[in-house]
Amino acid sequence: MKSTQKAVEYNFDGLVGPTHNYAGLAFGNIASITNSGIVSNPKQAALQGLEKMRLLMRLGIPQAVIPPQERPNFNLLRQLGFSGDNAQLLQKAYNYQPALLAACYSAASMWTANMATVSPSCNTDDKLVHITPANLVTNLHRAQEAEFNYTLLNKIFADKQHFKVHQPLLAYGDVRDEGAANHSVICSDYGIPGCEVYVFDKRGLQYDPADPDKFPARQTQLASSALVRQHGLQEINHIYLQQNRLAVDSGVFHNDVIFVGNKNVVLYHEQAFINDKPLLTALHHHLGDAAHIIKISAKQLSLSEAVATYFFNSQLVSIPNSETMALILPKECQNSAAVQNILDMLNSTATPIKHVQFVECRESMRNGGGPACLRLRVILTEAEQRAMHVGIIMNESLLQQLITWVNKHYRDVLAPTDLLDPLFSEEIYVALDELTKLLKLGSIYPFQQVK
Ligand code: SUG
Repeated sequence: MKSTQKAVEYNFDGLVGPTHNYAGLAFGNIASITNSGIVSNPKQAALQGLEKMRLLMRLGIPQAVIPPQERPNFNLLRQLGFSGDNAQLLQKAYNYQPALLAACYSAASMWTANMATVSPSCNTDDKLVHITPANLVTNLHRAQEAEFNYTLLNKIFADKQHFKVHQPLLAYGDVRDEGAANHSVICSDYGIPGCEVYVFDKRGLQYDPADPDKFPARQTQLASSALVRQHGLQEINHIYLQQNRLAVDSGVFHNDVIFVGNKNVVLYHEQAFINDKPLLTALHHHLGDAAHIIKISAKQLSLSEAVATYFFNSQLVSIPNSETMALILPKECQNSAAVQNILDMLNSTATPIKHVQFVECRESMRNGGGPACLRLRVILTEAEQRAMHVGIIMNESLLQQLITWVNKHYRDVLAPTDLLDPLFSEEIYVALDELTKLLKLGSIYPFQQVK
């Protein structure tokens, strides 16, 4: 058994892929539906993501980068019974339904908050970091991420003395899992055992009036509890919370659209959960008077404005060597008087949140992905940091190389019909091949296996 060691929290940001587009694929995600069919700018999207990583890195926050997945996913089309050469596959998918073509091009893996659920080693029975890639079964364009995420996470966290990477949960609708977007870690400090918060929006296998009824549920309690069991969490180290149907049906398709927590601070909306008592009990039990519970009322910020601004989809991060935290908000929040009032309130309240920064991530926001969606949080001890794949750890030099790489390979404009161009995939393969070298990942993509 390993003893308690000093730990830090890494943000693993998804690098936006060259096929970033707006296809209206995520019913229940209002931005995705509203912006369906508009022209995207993959280059700007990727550069905005890299600027966010730069900001975090310069604040001293440990930062890593997750490469995009191989798209278009020709294999998905073959699995669906389509055949022919690449050009024919694309045309046939389009003829079947343009949305299917867009799905096989989806760059949604950028939202790494949905990549996996990660339990820090201090909380688990065997003192390994437990990682379960999300199955993302609710939507086809996301479900195709699970297999590669499993491969990639095994590559990054290969050392079995420190990490246990599980298979994604069964790909059944009753076991829907969307990863860390529905998970949060409460603790007095990274590396100190605490309480993991597992949030779901569908409790049972049968119909329940508490289920969302306008929009689909994305996380079941069966999935959340399976994660708790396989990660080896004791009773004291986890709680479950059920999302309020009203929130989900207002466009809160993941809990990170209505809740953010870090160490001893939680910031959430009063209509986020059916019952927040387990959260309050856990906070008091683990943190006592040190807990900061910031509960925003519907009067301060309506559910619809919370969804429109993505205020709660901010990153709440600890500034190293200080007791303070920074709230990294999407720029869209600057246009909201209600958010400004909340920030003024925070400023005059004794909480660790002492810094506020706005970031531009409009290309991602238009698909319903704010700052918090773009990152997976991983708490790691010093030994665990040394044991993971270090080629993806961000530094000034890698950042510069990635910016140059994006500028060289990405398109400024991508319209829905551009997806029919078979030469686009060749362009992408050249780019991704170069990327695996920059990140020292070896030949991880399926196209690199076919020689
Ligand atoms: O799954 N959007 C993503 C956004 C994910 C946000 N992640 C978190 N909240 N953690 C989704 O709904 C839109 C794709 C499109 O319509 O083209 C999309 O998949």
